[in-house]
This record gives sequence, C-alpha cells and structure tokens, in this order.
Amino acid sequence: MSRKPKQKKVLSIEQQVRRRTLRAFVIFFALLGAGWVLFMRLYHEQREDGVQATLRKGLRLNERLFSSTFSTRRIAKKYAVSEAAPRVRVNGDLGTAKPVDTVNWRMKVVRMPGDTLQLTLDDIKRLPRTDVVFDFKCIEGWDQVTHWGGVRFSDFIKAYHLDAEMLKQYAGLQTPDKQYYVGIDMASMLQPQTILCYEVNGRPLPLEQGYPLRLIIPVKYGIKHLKRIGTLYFSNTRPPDYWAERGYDYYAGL
Ligand SMILES: Nc1nc2c(c(=O)[nH]1)N[C@H]1C(S)=C(S)[C@@H](COP(=O)(O)O)O[C@H]1N2
Ligand SMILES: [Mo]
Repeated sequence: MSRKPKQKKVLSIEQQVRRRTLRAFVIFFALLGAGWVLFMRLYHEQREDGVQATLRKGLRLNERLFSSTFSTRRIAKKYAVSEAAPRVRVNGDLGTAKPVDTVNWRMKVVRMPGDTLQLTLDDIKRLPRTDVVFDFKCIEGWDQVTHWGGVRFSDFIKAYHLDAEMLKQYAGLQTPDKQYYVGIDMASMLQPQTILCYEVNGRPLPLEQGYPLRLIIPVKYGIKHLKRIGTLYFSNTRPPDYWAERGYDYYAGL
C-alpha cells in the first residue's frame, strides 16, 4: 500500500526559527511549572525525622540495599601509618565541649536493667590493642586519612562475655551528658576495624577528639564515630540517633 507523500508547506528559515523558538519557550515554561508544583508539594510534605516523607523513603530504600549487601568481612581500605595526617581535623563538639571528669569517668555498659558494668580506661587499655588507619569521611564532604588505636569492639565483646548482648540488632552509644547519641547495627559494630579508641597518632586522644574513649567505625560516615563514650547499650529496636533525628541517613554506611 502506498500513500502519496503529503505536500509539505515550505517555511522560510525565519518562520522555522520562530516556530522552534516558540516551541522551546512553551516546553521550558511547562517544565518549569511542573517542577515548581512538584517541588512545592515535596517542600510542604509532612516530615518524618526531620526530612520529607518521600525523601525518608528514599533513605530507607538505600539502607535496605546497602545493609543487605553488607558483610562483617568486608574491609574498609587500609593505609600505611606513614600516610596518616599528623594534624587531625576536629569536627563537632556536642557532648564534648565541657571538661570531662577524668577521675570518675567510666564506660557504662548496660547489660540488663540493674546490671551495668563500669569500666575504667585502664580496663579498656588492658585488652589487645589494634591500629586502624583509614580514610575518615565526614558527611559534610571532607575526608582525611587518619591513624587510631584502641581495642576491637569484637575483642571487647569476647573479653567481657557479652554474648547475649552481641545477638541484639543494635548497639547504642551516648556521651556522659547524653547530648550526643548514635545507634549502629550490630554487623557494623562487629566488623574488625571497629574499635573503642583511646589513641590518635599513637598518643592519648585530645579532649576535643573524644578523650578518654571514642568510637572509630570505618564502615560508617563520621557522624557515627561518637566521641567521649559515656554509655554503651544493646537493643533490638533502633536506638535514638542525633543526626538521624535531624534528617540524615540512619544507616550512614560507606
Ligand atoms: N560527642 C560527639 N561525637 C561526635 C560529634 C559530636 O558533635 N559530638 N561529631 C561527629 C562528626 S559529624 C564527625 S565528622 C566526627 C569528627 O571527629 P573528629 O573531631 O575526631 O575529626 O565526630 C563525630 N562524633
Ligand atoms: Mo561529620
């Protein structure tokens, strides 16, 4: 079946240009309008933990994808001690701004209600020491190769026979004044580069870096590396998390 090709009206170059320009304008403003409507809808949407419900859904999906592929055996890239920065950047002083009571400080480890271990820094230092050199990444966009020393969280769990606690889904950590707090999935806590840390570049942590004890957890963004640990506890429900309550990703995995 053949059809006679339609006779096309021949437009002058000028007419063609005008037509295209007009079309481009119409499309541009239609898209702009549609974008505006979508943006305003999202903007005014109900918030869930400090962020629009649609965005929170996106974060949850990310978390499901990431945590389903996470393995405690996966190792964050290691660096040589010589590659570590001699001057370590300081960021965030929630719960660490006031002086710490160095004499009475204890790491409280809540096993069960009414059963709380109270450990001194020497108790922690007595456990096998490990060095961790990795690229520390802050969610604000900077990163730095840094060198930390402490005891593997998994070694600590073994030493204190926290077998039942280890089976819980999450660990929660808080500063002594409870101003800063994080919740972390147990698989990430037990990863071998996660340490209860008391040294940076082979020296005791300075106050602003979390003296006497902080968490270093290379499989997570900086927000989870809580400085100045006061309390450690275990839970099958998500412990409250300072930055997750303010719109950030709870999982914050790398
Ligand atoms: N107690 C406490 N821990 C904290 C923070 C904080 O404000 N208070 N900030 C976090 C953030 S956002 C980052 S990036 C790292 C920074 O660690 P640094 O100061 O040793 O570089 O600490 C984390 N741990
Ligand atoms: Mo950060």
